[in-house]
Amino acid sequence: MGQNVAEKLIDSHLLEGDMTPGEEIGIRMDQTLTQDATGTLVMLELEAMGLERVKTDLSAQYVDHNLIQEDNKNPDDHFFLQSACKKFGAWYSRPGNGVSHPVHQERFGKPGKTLVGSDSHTPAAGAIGMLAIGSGGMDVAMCMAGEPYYFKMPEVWGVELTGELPDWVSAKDVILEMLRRHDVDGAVGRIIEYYGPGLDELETMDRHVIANMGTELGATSTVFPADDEVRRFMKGQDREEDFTRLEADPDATYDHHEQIDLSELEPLIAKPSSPGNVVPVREEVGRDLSQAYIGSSANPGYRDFAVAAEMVEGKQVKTDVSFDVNPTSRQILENLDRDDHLLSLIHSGARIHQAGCNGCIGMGQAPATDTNSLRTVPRNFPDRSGTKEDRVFLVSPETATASALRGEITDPRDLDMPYPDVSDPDDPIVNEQSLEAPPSPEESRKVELRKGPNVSSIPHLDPIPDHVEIPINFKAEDDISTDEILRAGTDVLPYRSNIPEISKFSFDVVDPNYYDKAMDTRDDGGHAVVGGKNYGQGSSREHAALAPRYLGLRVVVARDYARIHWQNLVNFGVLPLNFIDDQDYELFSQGDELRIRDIHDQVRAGSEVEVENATTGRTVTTRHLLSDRQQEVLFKGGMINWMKERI
Ligand code: MIC
Repeated sequence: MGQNVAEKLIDSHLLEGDMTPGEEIGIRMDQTLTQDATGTLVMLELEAMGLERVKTDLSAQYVDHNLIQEDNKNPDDHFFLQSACKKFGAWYSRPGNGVSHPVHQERFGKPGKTLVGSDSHTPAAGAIGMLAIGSGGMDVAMCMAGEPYYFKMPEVWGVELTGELPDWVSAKDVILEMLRRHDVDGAVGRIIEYYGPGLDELETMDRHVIANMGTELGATSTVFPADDEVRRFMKGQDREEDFTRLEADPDATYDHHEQIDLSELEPLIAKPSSPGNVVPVREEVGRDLSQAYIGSSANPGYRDFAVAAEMVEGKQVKTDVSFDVNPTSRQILENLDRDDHLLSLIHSGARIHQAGCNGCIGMGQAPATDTNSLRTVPRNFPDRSGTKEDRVFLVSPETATASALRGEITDPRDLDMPYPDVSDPDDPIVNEQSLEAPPSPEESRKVELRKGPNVSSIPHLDPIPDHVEIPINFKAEDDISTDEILRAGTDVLPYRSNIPEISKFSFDVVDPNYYDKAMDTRDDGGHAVVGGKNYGQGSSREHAALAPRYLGLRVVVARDYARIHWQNLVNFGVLPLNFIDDQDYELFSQGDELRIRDIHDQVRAGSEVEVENATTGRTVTTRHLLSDRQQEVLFKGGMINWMKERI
């Protein structure tokens, strides 16, 4: 029987297990990607493991998150990362080069290859026919050290695209339609694979938009075929030699089917504060707004900015609207300048920022209180922008720009202008000078890590005891995100290389007392957390597991988990349990004592674990989903301890 693209990519890299959905497999990762807000911990993990040099085809470290230099912390981390790249043999992308995902696609991505990245939006590289998966930094460090990447074999969800995109409707509206239909956990346990005649409507960077935000449906990854359009893109990047055609076999099948007739789409908008809260723009028109923001890894392409530039050419955006333009790569900025699009944007009243993630993760550009902010970013979890009770709407560049011109939420189809006919240039300026290649192994051996005062070592973590009787420090609602467990923002993100400091912000969005309560019990057995559905959705930040673990978190019992966060909990020795009976969630309250006996025997004997509420006397049966390998990691106290014994 024929294979689809996802199956071909996995099959060609399979090292352990068999491709049965739900079973754990191990695959070879050809490339790794780290960004600076997760990469500092990765480099500390490599140092802790005693790794001499990365064992991948290519590892690249980007500086795109911690760009605001209000004191020494971020610039110190930039130099730390640069020294680590020299020492471990990775490429270094300096601050200002842009967001990891578009830059990696421009300079390093290759069809048919695999990529794991310490950023949840790594699947964007699926746009060029890669299998690209976001993961916690520990998993990325393991792959940099030559270990297989382990994950549960996903089901493959075939999405057939037909028809043609109407004017004013673009790639963002396609992925917003998927979110409208299936919400933020609709693709958990699946790889989404797009195919069909509608692909001709999508340039490679348009596919990047869709692949990037497959993450917001909980997808393990998203893939597109490597076809003539991908060849065109790579030729434009002076890398046609890296192109390999990769398409599904004619008799390929899928585990799930979806069909989107592009002709039926209209401009869509995700309302606060979930990417799944999607309605047609026409239902929201007329609302005022204080900000229209274009850019981020979720609309990074030249076209995304050029269409905005042509919409505002010779016009002025409303003065009470902050029109924030966030370039996504140095190359794209250079090409927008070459083609006079930058001039149009500047002259219209836009605020041009440096190439990077910036406002997407609350690193600047926070909206004013009680105002609406329309953004082309991938997610709008509560308070993520940096403003308490923010109201961030997710939209296409067309909708954001139309709203900036009118000063209110506007359906771009209502503008009295022709739809700009812009596309990705076949002959872009290519700039690879700003990427620093790794030195020779001989040179690397001479390099010392350059650590500023804010770079702390990885804390030692002891294994979970065989018996716990601990307080439930916090009980989370459904869909709690990593931005609520451990937020980003200008006051927190610079502490990503300093676990003791960053742990002080744990859960502070939803429980300002979490830290103090945790510190009260940290040396007396620790604590537990109870969660709802989709616990830990969103980001790859392993800090959202490590910081609470540092404060004494031992056990999480939830209805179910977001894939990446579940793995991060295991990697740092926290036991993740699932309620079997959904109603059992109601039997545990914040402040109750949670008791589990004979943990090692229970976990090893099967998948069921008895959990008692020592306060009420009720006992429930929960389930763990740990493979034998993951059980060993857990009982060693986490992946670093486990790996140290192997190196
Ligand atoms: C995000 O978009 O939430 C981030 C910031 O890129 C995170 C990584 C991080 O927290 O550093 C992600 O998506 O993985």
